[in-house]
Amino acid sequence: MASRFSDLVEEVLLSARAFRDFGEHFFNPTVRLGVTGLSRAGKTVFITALIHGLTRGGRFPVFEPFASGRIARSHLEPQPDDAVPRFDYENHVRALIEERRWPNSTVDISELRLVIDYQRRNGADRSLTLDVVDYPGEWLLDLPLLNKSYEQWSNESLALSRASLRAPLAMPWHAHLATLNAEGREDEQVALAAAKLFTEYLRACRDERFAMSLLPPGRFLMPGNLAGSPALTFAPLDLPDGGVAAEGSLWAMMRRRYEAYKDVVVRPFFRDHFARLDRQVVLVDALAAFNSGPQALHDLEAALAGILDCFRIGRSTLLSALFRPKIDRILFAATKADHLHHSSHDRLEAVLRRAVAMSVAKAEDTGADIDAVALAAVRATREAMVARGREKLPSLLGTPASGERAGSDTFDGNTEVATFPGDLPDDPEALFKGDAAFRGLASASAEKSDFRFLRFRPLQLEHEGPDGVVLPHIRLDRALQFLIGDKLQ
Ligand SMILES: Nc1nc2c(ncn2[C@@H]2O[C@H](COP(=O)(O)OP(=O)(O)OP(=O)(O)O)[C@@H](O)[C@H]2O)c(=O)[nH]1
Ligand SMILES: [Mg+2]
Repeated sequence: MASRFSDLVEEVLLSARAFRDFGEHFFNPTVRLGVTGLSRAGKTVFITALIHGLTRGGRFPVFEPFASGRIARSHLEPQPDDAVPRFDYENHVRALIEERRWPNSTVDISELRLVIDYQRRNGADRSLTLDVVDYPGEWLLDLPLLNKSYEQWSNESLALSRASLRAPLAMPWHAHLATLNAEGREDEQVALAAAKLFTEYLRACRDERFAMSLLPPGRFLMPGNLAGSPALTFAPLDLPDGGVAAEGSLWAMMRRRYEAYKDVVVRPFFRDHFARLDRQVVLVDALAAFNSGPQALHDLEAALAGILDCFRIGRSTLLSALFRPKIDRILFAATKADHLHHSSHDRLEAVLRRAVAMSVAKAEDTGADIDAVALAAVRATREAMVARGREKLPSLLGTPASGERAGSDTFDGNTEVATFPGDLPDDPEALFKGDAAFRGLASASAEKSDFRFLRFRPLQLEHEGPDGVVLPHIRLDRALQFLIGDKLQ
């Protein structure tokens, strides 16, 4: 790829910042931990639980420095980046513990700095600064656009939208597309209509019934302050083979705006955030894909491959080896494991491993250690054996959120119920055997689907000891051990 002027500028900016970061790091070891995942994957809850556990004495037996008592204390400090919103930790904790509700959805990047005072294994006292950065996975999935021309992206998006489950959702947009001539004159109204219909198609794919993951450009679904700007007013076109984008044509206009999107959205994200991360956790709502059906699971698999590609692209796009992204550990975490009985936690982990396996096999050059875990950052259920007829079945007790439904019942948000969530198969491969592997909402009614996970409210927690409540979790400590355990030796 020919290096463009903007790439060179990028390189200089990155270099300057890398030196600054290095200087800081020298006196004060810092780990920048990126926490990402598609919307509703569980990023906010994960970070809140992690900070709460570290600062307020969580139960983390598998997080060795913590369990062995080498961590003396952890406290919050002002973050280093003045232009990034602070992660609203205190409000999220209040929501979870006092109001027993999940934190509100967050659409922007945010960050929080935690300082951990610990004792090295050799007895010396040290501090580790942990900068936790919460950013939407949709932004990450945009990175491959950096290496794609408008024509490539347009063809790929169109091919994807013609796949079986997506095609019905894309009908209104396809109908409009069929009336367009890419080589005809540029026209603002046409671009606006195309972008609107294309965005509606992307939004429909994200619906709970379909739960698709692979939907770039990410900012179309979360435009923020760019809503309505030309950089977000473009769409794929059905391009003629061997044609050219003549000046003044609709094609040229779309291509220009696609490039603008890369300039104002993708490159700044890469430079200001992604390139500075040391460690990365990618949260995955696999249960939403099980709810929906096999196609959503395949789509998730493709999105995970796309995410791993981003780490690879990060390494290959920048010119100098010195300043390229330095992420050396990536953890894929299936969230909300508390919706399954503990006998299925290992199986959920196996499904996630299977979903990333193909991409990992190709990914030796990400230069990172990769692991997978099934966890619940804040567990909202308890387990019990509940009699059903003569049998006793392993069940989950929890309070379904107000408005959740099961059969003809609608829950009021205050009643605890026992549910039998169903088990995941022993062999994860069974779930990946084509479009009929299991039934989900995309093809069957809620009663007929194989998995149906209710949303539960956070549990009522009792105060324990001087630090107040302890948030219950599943395997959050394993995640911590992998992500920062080695930095606290
Ligand atoms: N039972 C259970 N539900 C969870 C857990 N973590 C997240 N959830 C559910 O998932 C929803 C989304 O969690 P968030 O942490 O807000 O997800 P997010 O990735 O920050 O979402 P956006 O901010 O919208 O991108 C919550 O409202 C809960 O319903 C968990 O550990 N257990
Ligand atoms: Mg959030």
